[in-house]
Amino acid sequence: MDDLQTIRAETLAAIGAAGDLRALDAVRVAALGKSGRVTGQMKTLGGMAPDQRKEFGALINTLKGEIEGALSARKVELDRAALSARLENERIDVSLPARPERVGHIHPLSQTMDEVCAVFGEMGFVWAEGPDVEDDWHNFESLNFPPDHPARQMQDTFFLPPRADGMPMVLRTHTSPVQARTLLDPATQKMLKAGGSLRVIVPGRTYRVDSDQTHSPMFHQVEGLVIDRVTHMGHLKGCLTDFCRAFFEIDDLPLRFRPSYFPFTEPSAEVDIGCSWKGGELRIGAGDSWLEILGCGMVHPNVLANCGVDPNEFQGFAFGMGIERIAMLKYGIPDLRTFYESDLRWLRHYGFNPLDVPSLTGGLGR
Ligand code: 2NL
Repeated sequence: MDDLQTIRAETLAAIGAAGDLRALDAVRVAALGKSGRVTGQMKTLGGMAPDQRKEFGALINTLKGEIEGALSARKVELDRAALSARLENERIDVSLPARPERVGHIHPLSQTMDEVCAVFGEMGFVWAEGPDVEDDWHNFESLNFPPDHPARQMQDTFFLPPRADGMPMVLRTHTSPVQARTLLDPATQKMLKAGGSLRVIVPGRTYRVDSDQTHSPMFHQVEGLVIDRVTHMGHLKGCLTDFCRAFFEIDDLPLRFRPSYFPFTEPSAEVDIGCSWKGGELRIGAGDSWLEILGCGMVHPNVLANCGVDPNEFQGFAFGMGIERIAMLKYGIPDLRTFYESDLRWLRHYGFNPLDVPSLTGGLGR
């Protein structure tokens, strides 16, 4: 009995005196390890009479619990002290400037998509995204593409194995299926019926079987959609004129709306901006040449009906543009393929400061 008292006093004192985790562990081993003092006492139980064994066993267990408790309490103390010491010693000055060569750059495609979304954001558009792997219905059928449309052929679209229900699957060829999904959303339809306007902007990756100097099998688009009871072609012209002038940061940028055709709009138009070629160099904003910038039109009634929106009640416009193209024009990037080469020298040259977030008040780019 006396011996237990001694073990208790000495072990608890040693625990209190342990200055670090290693010393503490040595105390634990000396008491509770295979040849520890408490373990040694346990081994004497075998030679005792049952009554004595029961009584002494209980005392040892109590002692063991007490030591374990003291060990973990001390461990918490030592951990806390170690953390304080680290906090004291490992200081960093967060006000020091980052080394310039360590600052990453925003890719021009990301920057351009952010800029486009910032302009439309100021006009009250909200942002939406959807899956890159789409079903044929959302990518084509809902958007009024006839079954024999050339875009639905193998040589234009990446087809994937069909879904379990037999639905053909594709890599989306435009971001339009996201607008179809937005129109189909019961929350959108409720909002429209309550008299609201849908204004949605959809940036994202798109895919087509096409690869040469000016085409990449993966590219980026931003599309937009406005639907309510009153929006007409005049709003389309005003909205896209304001967009082009804000995006290219030219207040009197000349625009031309040219009749065109898309399956999902009627009437359809393409938008050109004024430019000039002097000495082989492109200047946007003035001159006697035109550059195609985007496609647009009034949403075809079939598309609205396919997406559960009554075309006798609702109408609006949609548009789409290729991000690579407008990024090349705005930032003077001559070669499409360099966008995807992940060349850090190129990114340092054409990339953007991550802290320079696009906004209309601050100027959109650099
Ligand atoms: C272009 C032309 C366009 C649309 C995209 C659209 C989407 C829905 C309904 C109607 Cl859900 N239209 N999108 C409309 C006209 C043109 O894109 O040249 N894109 C690169």
